[in-house]
Amino acid sequence: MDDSAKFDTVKGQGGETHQQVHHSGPHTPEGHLTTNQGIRVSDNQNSLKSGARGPTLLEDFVLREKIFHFDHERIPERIVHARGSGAHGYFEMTDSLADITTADLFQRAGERVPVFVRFSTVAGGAGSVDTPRDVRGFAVKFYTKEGNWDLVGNNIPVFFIQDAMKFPDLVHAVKMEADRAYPQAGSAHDTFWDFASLMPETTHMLMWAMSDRTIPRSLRTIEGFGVHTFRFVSAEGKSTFVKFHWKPKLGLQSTVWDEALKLQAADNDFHRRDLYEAIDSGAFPEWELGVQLFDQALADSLPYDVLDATKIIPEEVVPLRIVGRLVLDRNPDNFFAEVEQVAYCPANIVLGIDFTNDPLLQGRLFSYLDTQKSRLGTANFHQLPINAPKCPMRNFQRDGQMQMAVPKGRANYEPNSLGAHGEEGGPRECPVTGFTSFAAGEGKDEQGDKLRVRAELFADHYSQARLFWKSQTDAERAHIASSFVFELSKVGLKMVAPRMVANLRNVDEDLAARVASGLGIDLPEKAPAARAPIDIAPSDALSIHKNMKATLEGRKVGILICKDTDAGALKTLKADIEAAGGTPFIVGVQIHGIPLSDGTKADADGQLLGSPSQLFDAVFVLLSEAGTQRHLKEAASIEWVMNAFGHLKAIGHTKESHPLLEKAGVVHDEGVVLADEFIAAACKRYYEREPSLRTLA
Ligand code: HDD
Repeated sequence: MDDSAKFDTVKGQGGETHQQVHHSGPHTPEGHLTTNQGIRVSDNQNSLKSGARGPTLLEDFVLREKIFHFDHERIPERIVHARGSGAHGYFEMTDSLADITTADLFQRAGERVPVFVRFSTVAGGAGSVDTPRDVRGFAVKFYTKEGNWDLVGNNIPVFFIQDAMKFPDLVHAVKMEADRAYPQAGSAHDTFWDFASLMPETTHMLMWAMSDRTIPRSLRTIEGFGVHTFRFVSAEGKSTFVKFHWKPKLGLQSTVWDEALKLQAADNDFHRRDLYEAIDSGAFPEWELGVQLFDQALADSLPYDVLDATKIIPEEVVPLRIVGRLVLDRNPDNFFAEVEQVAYCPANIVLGIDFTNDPLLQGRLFSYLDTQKSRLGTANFHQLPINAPKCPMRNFQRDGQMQMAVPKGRANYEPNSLGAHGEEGGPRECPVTGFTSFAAGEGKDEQGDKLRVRAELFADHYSQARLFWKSQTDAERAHIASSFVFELSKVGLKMVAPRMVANLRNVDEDLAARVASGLGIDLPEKAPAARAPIDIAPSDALSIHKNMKATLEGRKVGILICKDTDAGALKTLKADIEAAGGTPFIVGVQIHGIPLSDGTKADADGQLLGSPSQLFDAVFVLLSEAGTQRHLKEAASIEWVMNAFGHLKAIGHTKESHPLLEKAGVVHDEGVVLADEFIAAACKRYYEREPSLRTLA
């Protein structure tokens, strides 16, 4: 019997009708539906009425409870990072840091710590699309044996602002505009660029935001960064500065802008689905954890401030030490209970890790705890299974809304002498193993008078933006300049674009000229710089293109087939893609029973209209001669091929499919190949194709 429920209408004794349902589910007492009070429910289809056509009765507690609970299902979404996807997994230490930190999770190579990770976009609401141009959140909760540590980072190593005081302004400016409530999930609008152009400290992050980092192909192909400088503290009490980096095993990969735009139409849940399906199929996403370790003397020698979240330390200056790996191997059982209710707090740290005086970090230490009370409605949110530590937790905090714990005894204060009277006196502090804060900042100006100021080097807003620009390939530079043009072209306030370009002249004259020319405006005068920018040697780590992997692993290949597609060729192609670690996805005009050349039938994985080529990393046009003739009259097929070409993907094809490629405007290059060369070609994108396809700034 299948699982579906079948409805019947039956006559009651008085001639009235009842909608009845026949279930195939279990009929054991454990399988019975109950109310929240445990009362067994006899009828889940009909409310209680006085007469078949009479009024529904207020006494129907089954109906009232069901509707009451439904009415309160939603909770406030996150003020930022509302749209997100999460997964369970583990962190495995591979290289012990025992000499540098006492943090328990960094002691023993080979040991695993459970984690829950949530990825997110920043600006859009919980129901917004996955692929706008936006920063991605990368938040990791480590359930260590000595308490929870939350590393709440992004896929960009710097931030827009330097001081938490400006965070509400930044977020108000980037989210949908206050009066009109649009645009949703995007920065290409007046208020964001008005704010950004007035705040030169945003310039470095803007360079990253306008790069393809903000239009990733997959959450599995992004880096993650802790952003701030943190401290490790050793058993001897020695402090070492640390910056955290996540490096994806699959390498970096982004989409191109036109593809990201089209993905918004093709699949709102593109990244969520990709993450879920990868984990579900056993292709577990993986990252390496790298740390940059340095001391105060090195910090003092740098021409930028390590307490400034708008600055990086290039890997060439402080190399990464890879110390562990993060593997996501389990999808959530319930999205709301886990992904929606997970409450990250940068203030959650463990012994052996400590904060620095970064003024952005310091503000975050307040904000996250505070926001969780507003979202989850109670100070007891830490008791939710997804938030609770997996190590012992006991103290004298009591009561509050939704208290789940049932503490025993009289001792809810300390000191107490109740233990002495044969009662349980409760836990006690431990000066030896308890958390102690690192005594004080040793750096210049880290203590002194109360002042509302910023440190001297924070005033350098352009040097690292320039470093970023210089570290990019030509193709990446064209994308960055073009993104500035795209976004500023959406801005109606006339003073904003010239003001932004005036700032960019401090980054690079060529960039500024290209953006001005793309916008069709005169080059404005250079904005005065609060501190003259300096030149820093380029860093390969900042480029996506220098950190991509030529691989089919974790990638999806769309195969367009037709009625008499060559069955043998289809079989071989699928096997070759799978052998290379990729996923074949068959696309057809109809989805079921497509007759192949040898008389067998194939099912497609997706129908052509719902499976445009932007969903795939590479495509293969596996059409027969007759099939090609039919597809020449199919607009969706022509677009399928045209967009694959425009999105710089490899296109495999049969000789017979050639007329379709011609009609789609495909020009033969290294990425347009027959079957024998396809697997090698499909492992990469063809950025060199782009200048012949679209106008780039
Ligand atoms: Fe934040 C959420 C990352 C600065 C205040 N932030 C949030 C999330 C991430 C980040 C990944 C989503 C967590 C999740 O998945 O639930 N935020 C960052 C990074 C920052 C940063 C990398 C700079 C380095 N944030 C920042 C500042 C403030 C906040 C300066 C406030 C002073 N952030 C919040 C918040 C959120 C949040 C309002 C919204 C929902 C939540 O915390 O749980 O408290």
